[in-house]
Amino acid sequence: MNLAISEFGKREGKKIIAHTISNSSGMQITSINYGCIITKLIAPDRNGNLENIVLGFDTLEEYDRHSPYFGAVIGRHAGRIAGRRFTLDGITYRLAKNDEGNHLHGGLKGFDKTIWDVEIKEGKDSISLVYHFLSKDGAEGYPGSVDVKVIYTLTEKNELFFSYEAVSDKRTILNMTNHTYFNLSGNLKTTIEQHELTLKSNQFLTLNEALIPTGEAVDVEGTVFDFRTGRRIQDGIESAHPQTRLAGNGYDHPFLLEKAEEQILLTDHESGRTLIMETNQPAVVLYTGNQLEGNVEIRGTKSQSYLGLCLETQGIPDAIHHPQFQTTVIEKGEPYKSITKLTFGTV
Ligand code: G6D
Repeated sequence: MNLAISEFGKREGKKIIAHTISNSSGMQITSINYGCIITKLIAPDRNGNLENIVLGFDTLEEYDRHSPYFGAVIGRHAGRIAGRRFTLDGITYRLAKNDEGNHLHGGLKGFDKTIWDVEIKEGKDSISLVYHFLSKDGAEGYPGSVDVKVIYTLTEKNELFFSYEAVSDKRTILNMTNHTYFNLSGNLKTTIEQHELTLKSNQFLTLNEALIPTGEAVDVEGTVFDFRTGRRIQDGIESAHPQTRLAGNGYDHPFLLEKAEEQILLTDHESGRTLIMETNQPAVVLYTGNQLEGNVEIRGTKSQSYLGLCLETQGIPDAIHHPQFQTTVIEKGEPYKSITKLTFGTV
């Protein structure tokens, strides 16, 4: 294992630091302590070619101007909160408005736009980056002072762990995720339309016009939402299904995950790269980059829809308004622990 440290610009008068961890097979992750953003992820294809497999930039300015959460940690609450408000124990909290009349991905200054302290932990066959932040009571309108850790760990076995640990001094809601856009073709050679996804999920949540869960969980059987035996992303892009049309000709939906091993498998048959994800979270939001801007260059590649896809393992978006779903409420002093294991391989 190897670690390199460099400066990635300045923000609020502070140096933003990039850490690059690499292992002996050449796999490499670079992340910065602004938004815990994963700016680059290098993985081998079936022939051993080491290429970048995520959407990212090389300057903070590009993130400010063009990034729809590329690579960032999301919090306090991933997804949209309807009406940017919720009621907890009889008190109604009004959250920052940043998505029409709603609250999206933690608000105007969510975890993705936060400067985190960072420490390094070296294991026998792994290196971890431990990011830390204390989100104060009332931040973006949320109750409770929440002490948060985001831990990225890369191992010699091409495993990457996303772990989130938090504790609040008041009852509140919390739902963290990572918003990396994957493109396994390598260096953005193609879009993700031909990527094949397998999901151990029997139900997805339908969305309303504001892309907020309606509260309805629908069986995937017989629809382009059935990824149980593998499906090309293109199917949903080309589908006339009202829900894929609503999402902008693609997916932007939460899927309820079975408790199983290898719940998520993404494969690019052209390069042979695979990504397996396993999580303790009840859902994953599949977002296929339907709204990626066209007039941006991403490391020399012209951005376009479907240039990357997100697999945001998390709790249920807007669960606070849907008691039939697993809650995202955490109790005072109750430890919150989310962990997702990503294993990169080839076929
Ligand atoms: C769009 O609806 C989608 C979200 O799911 C995504 O996270 C965001 O773009 C970047 O708003």
